[in-house]
Amino acid sequence: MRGTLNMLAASLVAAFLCGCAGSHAGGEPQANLVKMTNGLKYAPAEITITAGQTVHWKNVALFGHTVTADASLAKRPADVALPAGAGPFNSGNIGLGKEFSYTFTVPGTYKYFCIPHETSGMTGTVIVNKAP
Ligand SMILES: [Cu+2]
Repeated sequence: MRGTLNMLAASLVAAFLCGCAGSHAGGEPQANLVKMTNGLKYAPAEITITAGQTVHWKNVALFGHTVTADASLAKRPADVALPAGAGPFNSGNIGLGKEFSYTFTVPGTYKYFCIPHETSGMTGTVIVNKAP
């Protein structure tokens, strides 16, 4: 009887920990978070922010990814778009579990890609609205 209760308690604790470790480990969910996945995707592929805000990319895959908005590094230059007045940027390789952050100051539409996975369709978009 006592063993059964202990088992039940253990499974409840496990379920709680499992649920908690999902979207909001460490409290609040992180704002403007894009995950880079094993499926060679940015999730979400498109994110909308306000000028002055920072986007955080987190690599949740088992291999490296990049966040690259530099047409000179693209196999298909059309995979990159930058608003007039915005400079190119490139995270370099982001390892397992690592993050990259970039603060967008110029409003407009940014298209970016992952250097190793560009031709697999790993591309994303950041839409930056003017600050009110
Ligand atoms: Cu990638």
